[in-house]
Amino acid sequence: MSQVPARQEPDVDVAIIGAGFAGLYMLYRARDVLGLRAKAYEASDGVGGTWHLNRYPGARCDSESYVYCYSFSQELLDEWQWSGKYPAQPEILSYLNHVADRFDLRRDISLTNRVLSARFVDDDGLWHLDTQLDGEVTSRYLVTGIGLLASAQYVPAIEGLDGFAGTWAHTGDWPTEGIDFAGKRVAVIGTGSTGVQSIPVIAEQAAALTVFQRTPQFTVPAQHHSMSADEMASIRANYAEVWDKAQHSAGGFPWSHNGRSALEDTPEEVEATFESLWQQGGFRFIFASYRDLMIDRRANELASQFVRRKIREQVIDPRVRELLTPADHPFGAKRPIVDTNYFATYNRPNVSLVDLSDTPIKRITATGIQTTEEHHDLDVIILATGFDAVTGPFMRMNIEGREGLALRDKWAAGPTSYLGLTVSGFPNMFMITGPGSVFGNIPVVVEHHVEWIAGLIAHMNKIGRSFAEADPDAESAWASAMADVASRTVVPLGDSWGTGKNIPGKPETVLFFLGSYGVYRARCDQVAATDYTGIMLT
Ligand code: NA7
Repeated sequence: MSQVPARQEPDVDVAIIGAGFAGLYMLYRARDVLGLRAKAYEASDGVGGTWHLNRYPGARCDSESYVYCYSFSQELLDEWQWSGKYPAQPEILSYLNHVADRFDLRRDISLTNRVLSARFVDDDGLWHLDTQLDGEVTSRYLVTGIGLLASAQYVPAIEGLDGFAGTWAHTGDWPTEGIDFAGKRVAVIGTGSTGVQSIPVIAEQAAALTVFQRTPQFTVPAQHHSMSADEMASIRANYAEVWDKAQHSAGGFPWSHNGRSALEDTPEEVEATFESLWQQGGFRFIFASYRDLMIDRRANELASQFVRRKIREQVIDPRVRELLTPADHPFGAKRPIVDTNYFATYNRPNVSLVDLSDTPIKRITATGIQTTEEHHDLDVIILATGFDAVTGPFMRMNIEGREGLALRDKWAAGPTSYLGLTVSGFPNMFMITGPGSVFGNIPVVVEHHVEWIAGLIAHMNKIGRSFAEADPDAESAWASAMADVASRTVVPLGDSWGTGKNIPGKPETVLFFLGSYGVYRARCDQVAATDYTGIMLT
């Protein structure tokens, strides 16, 4: 940058977009730890982000509750009691509302105040936000806490949807009054995590449920159970160790791989290892398992075969069983799903399955769904069709950096960033869980990002620098490192939101660093410890 603009007093020091896990903690950190004037702008009418919006039946987190929370406050850890292994949406929303109250955050959160655009103005060196309620607001720093998914629901362009005479909804934009399924003929389109969570619950309420599946999915069982006060107390007693392990782990969970290749063990040992992890449930099957399941195709095939067999064992009808068994992608190539009672649901007499790969949807009519084979009469259609992930929430706002550079244009062929935290051409814009950051247990990643960003701001104030921005060379090197790591995993072999392949026309790129959370974290911390190498401080 050639010129240093005159310093002007902005409306706030830090403007934060979003009041979910990321925005709430950023607000606390900026305001109560750094002593800055900070304000969070939230489009919804409540705090909670993803957990405010995703109110569909069966919505539950598939990170375990005791690590799906903040670690920064010992008092908060001491006082919060989770009711079960996996927290359901209402419980997480209560938790985040409790956090907002406990740390007196609400006075600096502006609800139903969508940020429509954010523009960096070279002349005054400030971000100018166009907000729905307050008009123009200026800030020195802009921090995005807009989540990976929730604000960018994907509604496929299926002909006739608007003419459907019954009720339809996307799971990520659920009506506040709920949907009464009793006595209704219901369709669910989509069998990602959301479909897999909602299908068993809707099946219990509806007269008839028809699932429209395009691609069968691998799942691992949740093995959910309730959590007693004693169990929570023993977790609390070990929290220091839990967080330490999570921070050095592959996925932000307090587990590590068993250190072995699946190819080194005998078939009996492999079977026993997988079975034990299966019984424990959830993401342990990946993160507390063999070290090479996601990187060696032969090791992966052992896991894929095991899970396929487990699926087949749960489904009675042979035709449905085969339709539900994934064959076109390896385990883990799509984002793994944690399920409760999903496959057994297809044994119910009121549930049927339509294979869209054989009989695609032609159109939605006033009374149902017309496939190439038949018409399905329906009262309710649920779209569990996912999200324009990671970049979608950014693309829905107009963000402009230096000299009018539009983020949309910069990312037209796919996003670039340095560590997923900063973007060259966008001074003082910091992203929490932005494109190019790491895939892992979100609250752990969020806390690290917030603390890293707060550390950078504190460093800038200490050494008297006004602007921080990714060095373009560092950004390119990070893109190469990400591509290199991704090419050594099975992830590019599946069409999923993590690669942009779920959205027609979206550039195909791996949106995360897939190395390991611990490696990523160490890299970010090393950057901070070496005066923010790769960040231009001016
Ligand atoms: P996902 O995982 O992206 O799943 C979306 C599902 O919708 C998936 O089964 C898709 O099939 C299906 N889909 C998408 N478009 C269509 C059309 N046009 N026709 C039929 N079926 C379609 O989204 P989720 O909401 O389930 O989960 C997202 C994340 O939220 C999840 O990973 C967790 O992190 C939380 P496909 O497999 O592409 O053939």
